[in-house]
Amino acid sequence: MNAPKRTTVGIVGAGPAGLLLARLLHQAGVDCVVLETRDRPYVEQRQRAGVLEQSTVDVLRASGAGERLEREGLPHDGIELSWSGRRHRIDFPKLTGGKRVWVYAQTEVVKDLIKLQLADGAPLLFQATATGVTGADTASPTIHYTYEGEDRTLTCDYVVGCDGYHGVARQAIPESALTTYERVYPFSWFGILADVPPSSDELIYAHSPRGFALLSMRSHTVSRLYLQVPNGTDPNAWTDEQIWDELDARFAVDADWKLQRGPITQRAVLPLRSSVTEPMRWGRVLLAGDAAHIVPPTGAKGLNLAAADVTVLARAFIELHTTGDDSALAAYSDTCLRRVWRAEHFSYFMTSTLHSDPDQTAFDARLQLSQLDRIASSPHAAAELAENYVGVAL
Ligand code: FAS
Ligand code: PHB
Repeated sequence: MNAPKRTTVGIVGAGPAGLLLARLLHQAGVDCVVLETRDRPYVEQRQRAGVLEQSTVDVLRASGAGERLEREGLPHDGIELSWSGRRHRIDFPKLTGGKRVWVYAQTEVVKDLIKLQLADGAPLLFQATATGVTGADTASPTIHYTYEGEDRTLTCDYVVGCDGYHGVARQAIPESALTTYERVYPFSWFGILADVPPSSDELIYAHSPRGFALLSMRSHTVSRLYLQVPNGTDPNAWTDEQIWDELDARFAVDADWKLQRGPITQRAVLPLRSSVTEPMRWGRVLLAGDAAHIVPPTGAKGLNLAAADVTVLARAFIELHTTGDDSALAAYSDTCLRRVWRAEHFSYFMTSTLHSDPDQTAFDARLQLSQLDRIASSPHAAAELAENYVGVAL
């Protein structure tokens, strides 16, 4: 593909944030280019999120990427919490006035958006690595990148860093202008994909003295499960049988229920972190998605926050493009950070309530059980969890 030298909005990163932003801008006639350091198969196979809020589904539909989601996505009306041998279901529609979530993997969202963009979209360059962004405080910030073995530049009106936690766009903003708020957790998630039908129709979030476990799914025939492990755990140090035995122990329930086993086809360990970088804009460089904020996946917020950021940002660019009014663009960071901090708190709440921190005391563990009992006994406490899980309208 020929390498453009000039565009209105230069986007670094073809994850959900960059791809959805490019789609929304292209639909509105705003010129943009997406630069992605990895190749297409890598980006499409990278196992990550699995739960979409209704607002994320709605914007994907509006972007033209909803057709397969409608066909293959699984609408979910609840989740189950599991602890001390009991289960309690959180009924989303009953507690939130009819809202639900969808199970549709981030890999599929990315595939759908890439297919759309390559067929009829803005330039999307794979294996194009941004090495830096200069001129953030000028009218024409420039992305420096390598592509097909050559050093190149892309001069833009605006640059949007959709390049994740380790991206380069954030570095274009002076350290003195940024504040990063961070919490690193003393545990990680060991995630597996298994060729076995999910043992539950809905997700199960399990608290256990041995550590947290989550039962999720990718389809009616593929399960996605996670278990809390110490940081630095080697995913290849466990046999399949050891993984299933540990999951069995953590999902143990005083009822006739059995976790079905099957061949594990993928395994990875991911560290957990909460992080917010403020502001999400400096000059003509803006940050969206994981480039600006990270949440522990316990609240299923990461992908949904990225979609929410770029929905706000696309509207702001379209307003500037059609009316010349840049007020929405000026308000972008503040508009997004309210939702970001709400999601950060909820993700922290779910993580600290359900995980066994290696340094926690017996007192802390009893507080967790008290919180879970409260959610099971109070529709108000349950509604607070349900509203946050399906997505708070701010
Ligand atoms: P992404 O990280 O998805 O995309 C950034 C893109 O930028 C990548 O494709 C990267 O290759 C590219 N890039 C980086 N540097 C570049 C450069 N210099 N030049 C060009 N391109 C560059 N969320 C959940 O809700 N549930 C989960 O279970 C879950 N699991 C996760 C597991 C892992 C290992 C990680 C890292 C995240 C997980 N998340 C999960 C969160 C995840 O879903 C993110 O929230 C989501 O990917 C955010 O999307 P983006 O902001 O687009 O960032
Ligand atoms: C997933 O299916 O990958 C998933 C679901 C819910 C979470 C985290 C991950 O909270």
